[in-house]
Formats: sequence, C-alpha cells, structure tokens
Amino acid sequence: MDNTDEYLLHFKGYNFERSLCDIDQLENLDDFEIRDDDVFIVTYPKSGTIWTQQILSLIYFEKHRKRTETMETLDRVPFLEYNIRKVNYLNRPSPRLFCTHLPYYLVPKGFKNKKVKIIYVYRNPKDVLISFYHFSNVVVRLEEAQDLESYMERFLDGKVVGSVWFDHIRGWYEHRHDFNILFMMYEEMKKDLRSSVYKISRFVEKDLNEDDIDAIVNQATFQNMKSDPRANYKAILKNEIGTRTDEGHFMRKGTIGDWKNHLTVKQNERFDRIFQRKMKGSTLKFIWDINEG
Ligand code: PPS
Repeated sequence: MDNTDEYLLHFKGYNFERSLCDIDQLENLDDFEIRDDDVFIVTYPKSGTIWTQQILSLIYFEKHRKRTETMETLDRVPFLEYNIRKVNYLNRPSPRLFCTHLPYYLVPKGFKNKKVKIIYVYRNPKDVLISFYHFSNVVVRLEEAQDLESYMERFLDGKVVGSVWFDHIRGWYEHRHDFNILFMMYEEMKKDLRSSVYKISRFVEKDLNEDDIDAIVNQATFQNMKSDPRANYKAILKNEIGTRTDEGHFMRKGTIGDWKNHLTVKQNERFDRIFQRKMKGSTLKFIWDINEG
C-alpha cells in the first residue's frame, strides 16, 4: 500500500476520498435513480463547488434568499458520492439539487437522458493546485502536503482526490454532447458574478426578479460567504470533515492568479509545458490572471 492509499480509494480508475465513501454505494452509482428535473453541480475539487452550491441554493430556495430559514447548504445540495450529511437526501421534493466530483464516465446512466441539468464549473488548474495544496494541510481526511514541489508532482500525477485534473475536464468537455450541460468558468463567475447568476438561473429555467438576483449576488460574494458561518461551512468543516488546526477554511483567498505568489518560474514553465501537451486541441478557454479579459 503506498502512502496515498490511506486517504484515497481507487475505484474504476478514479480516486475518491476514502473516509467519506462506501464501496457498495459506488458500485451502484450507475443505477442511481435520478429524476428528470434533478440538477447536478459537477466539479473537479477546489474549482468553486461550495460557491456554486450557495448560488444554486439561493436560486431555488426563497427562504435562503430571504434568510428566513437556517439550513446548511450541504443539506440543500448534498454530495452524490460522499457520505456526509445525507439524511433524507433521496426523498427530497423535486427538483433535487446535488453536487459531485465524479468523472463523466462514472455518473448514473440516467444522466444520458439529457434532461438532468448539469452545471460543470471549471477553474484554471494552477489556482486549483494552489487551493488544493493549502486545503490538504487543513483537512485531516487528505494526505498532508509536504512542500509545493512534491505536491505539484502528486497533483499532476493525479494522486489526489479527483485524479488527474486534465482527464476530468477533458472527459466532461469532450462528452458534453451526451449531456444537458452548462460549462461555467470560475474566473468568469469571479469577474462578473451577476451575469453568471443570470446564466445559471436561465439554464435551470428559474425566473427571478431583480431583487432576487441582487439578494443572490450579495450572498454569493467571496467576502459575504467568508463571513457567513453557514456559507463557509464552518461547523461542517470543524465537526464533520475535521481540520488539523483552527486556521483552515474553505474560503481561503477566492481570487484569480494566486498561483503567481507560489509557483517558481521553473515550476510554472513545467506546468505550462504539461498543460499545453495535455490540453492540445481543446477549445476550452482559460483565465490565469485577474486582469485578463
Ligand atoms: S471543495 O473542497 O472541492 O468543495 O472546494 P471548492 O468549493 O470546489 O473550492 C474552494 C475554492 O473556491 C473558493 N471560493 C470562492 N471564490 C470566489 N468567490 C466565492 N464566493 C467563493 N467561494 C469559494 C475558495 O476560496 C477556494 O479557493 P481558494 O483559492 O483556496 O481560496
């Protein structure tokens, strides 16, 4: 058993977070009974999952928008494959909202009916790497990162939850015609949250007025999520996920281009070479810098 096996569950070519998984449930994912009006957020880890959970929950739940009901976002938008806060998650009234880090080839076969709505959020992989690196030192369920140099190799080799970033994104993008899917870019959400909220609400066919949109945008900014214990998963992180110290948060910097503060020139050049090779031929657009248009 190599070191990562203590933390990772290798199943059908993909790495799951071992401590949150049940192998029987994974075996049955293919036959998971979906409803036509289910909505799924799909992400590679550290790409804006919680952010999109918050936005979707605000779009669907008036009581969340108006702050009249206190409920954990994860109870409104639970994980499909991970066992965390999954009380009654199947029998919720429609439309049910879920999130998942699954690769395209492991999702329930019902996804291919092209009715289930999928919102795939992707983020430039250098910022994903840096976010993951920090998070690995926060959470007890992830293997600690020694230093960025070795963590970058681990990330590029896919020996992390979510496996190889390039495979995740390419897989979903290249099979997009098999699904009813909207691609959202973290960086565009960051640059223009209001338009992004509109785009998501149009995709899920929810008619919202200007006040609703204002309320959603307001509660989905990084600063407001960071200071809201429910939006930032404070209690869940501490009590259910488990942290190594009191310093760790899901909401760390929430910006574009933090990789520039961490990667050396040499590391960055190596990353670029690999990115160019692995993403060759892909038409996906990326934003690497906050000032980029
Ligand atoms: S996880 O563990 O996979 O669920 O993590 P995930 O939620 O996908 O990603 C965490 C990163 O998303 C950032 N984040 C945000 N950025 C901008 N605006 C908002 N509102 C927001 N909410 C979360 C969060 O800060 C993590 O990125 P880093 O770079 O570490 O700050």
